[in-house]
Amino acid sequence: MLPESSRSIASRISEDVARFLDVRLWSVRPDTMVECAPPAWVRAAAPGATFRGPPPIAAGDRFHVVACLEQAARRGRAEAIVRAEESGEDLLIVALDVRPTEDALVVLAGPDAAAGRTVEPVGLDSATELLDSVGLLERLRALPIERDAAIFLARVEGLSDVVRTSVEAGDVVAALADRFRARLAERGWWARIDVDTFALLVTEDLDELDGSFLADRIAELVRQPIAYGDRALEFTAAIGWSVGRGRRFPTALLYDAGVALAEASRHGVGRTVAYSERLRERITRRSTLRHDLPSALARDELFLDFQPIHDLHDLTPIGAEALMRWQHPDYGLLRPADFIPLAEESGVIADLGWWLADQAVRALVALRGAFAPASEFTVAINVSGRQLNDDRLVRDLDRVIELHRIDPSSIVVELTETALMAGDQGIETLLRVADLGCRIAVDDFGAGFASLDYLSRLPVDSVKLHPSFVHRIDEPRVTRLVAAVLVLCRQLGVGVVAEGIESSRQLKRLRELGVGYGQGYLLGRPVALDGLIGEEAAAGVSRPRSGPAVLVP
Ligand code: G
Ligand code: G
Ligand code: MN
Repeated sequence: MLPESSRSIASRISEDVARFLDVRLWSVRPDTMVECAPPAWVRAAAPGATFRGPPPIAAGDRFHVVACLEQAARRGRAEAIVRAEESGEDLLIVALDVRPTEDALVVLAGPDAAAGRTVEPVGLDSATELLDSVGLLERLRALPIERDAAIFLARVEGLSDVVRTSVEAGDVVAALADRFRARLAERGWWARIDVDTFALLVTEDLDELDGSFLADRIAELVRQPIAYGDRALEFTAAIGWSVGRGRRFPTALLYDAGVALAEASRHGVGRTVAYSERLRERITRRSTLRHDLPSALARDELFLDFQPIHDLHDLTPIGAEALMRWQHPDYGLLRPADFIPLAEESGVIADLGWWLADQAVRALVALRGAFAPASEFTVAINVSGRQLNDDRLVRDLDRVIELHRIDPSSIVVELTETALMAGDQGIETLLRVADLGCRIAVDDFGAGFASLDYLSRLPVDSVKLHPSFVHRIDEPRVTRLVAAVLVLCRQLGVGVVAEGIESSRQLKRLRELGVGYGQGYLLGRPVALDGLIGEEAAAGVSRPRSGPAVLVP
């Protein structure tokens, strides 16, 4: 008597293959082709056991037949040779479907109908003889309800390119699969769930599972070179894993492992990442922000803070840096680090560009009114490397200069060294920015890859010394370094702005050294425009919706 759950599955799938079963009956009635074994028994038979050729099956040992079929299915050859009870004849039995249920393993099997006929087993990846994603999920569904499980996903970087471009790629994939099977088969079920993605389902000994250790071992297996023609291919894998209630939420477990895998891939070569609630929250937040960003402008949630830049000789403000802020309805006040990278990834940065330029110049006009007669007063905007890839920045700047009728040299375009390394296209764009008459400042100077190439190729107006040098200005080596930077910049006619000045001691040392300009909490925090010059003067520029920021020296 079949358990109820198995019976319903059996009736569902047996319809599909009724025709097949009708062709030749194995021993008695069609429904004896559907066999059940308690999973515990199957497991006892499966681990480590190898199945070579016709197994010595006692006639009528149904459980054993099922176990062999199940094992054969796992190895990709869903067949077993069985001696028929009545005739004593050896039959090739083909498993058409292997479906685990809650309390049993259902194998739907029948004798091969025609010699040489191959039957594609369901739930198996034909290239590797591992499970496919359907097979993997069915394994999960077969677990006892309270049983935990772990899924490790390994995405082999570069494998999909090989598979797509070469006919012999199957050998590479199979070699990887063999390696997993040979070295880590005892840990659980292996599957190939995508062109370049393998999965390991662990259901045993989870208490003792050391996830990062196992992930590292998988990564190590992937790294070993694979012979390919007369070459050896080397791969790396990004690995994500998740541990949880396998049976109750099988797809959720797989999904969580996928989330961890995506995070691992994001962070580049050879990373392993465990799924956690915190990771999920971070990713949810990132994805929410990414989707909200395009409409943030329309909903008036973005605004600029301004931080003054001072002449260190007489401490007069000579300009201000515009710093973007986002007042998000759910997440509150966000800093550029929270959303600028997303804006770059999604390309929204280009739309923010115009808004930023326009807002910054409006603010400049207001600031000049307030700080008259400082007609030299500048406004600095931060531009990311991505914005150098097309001519949109140049067009936006051109338009904003025209619109507000300002002197182009009052706009400073700040770029980090990393952005400047972007290549010839970036240099090209910046030369056009300079042609417009705008100034160029190198942000976070000294913190990036200290390539001075751009200093030789671009008309750089100033460099902004990274705060870490200012904070360590008392260290003799740092003092000498800053002195050397000053000499370098003087030679090139480039101004030096010290960033992150927080104490009067730092200010004093920088002035002694002859640093021309400075910015930092000591001289002025980033504040909303009306915090700098009063509400009326700031009319026409977007305000923060949470009220004015506090001006604290
Ligand atoms: O204000 P805060 O310290 O969080 O600024 C952090 C970084 O964000 C700074 O390095 C600054 O260059 C960058 N940033 C601020 N505003 C903008 C902007 O409008 N565009 C770009 N690309 N970066 C910005
Ligand atoms: O990288 P960039 O120079 O664009 O970053 C400027 C950011 O540095 C501003 O957004 C501001 O929040 C921060 N900042 C400005 N002055 C100080 C300071 O004195 N100390 C620290 N820790 N951060 C500062
Ligand atoms: Mn900056």
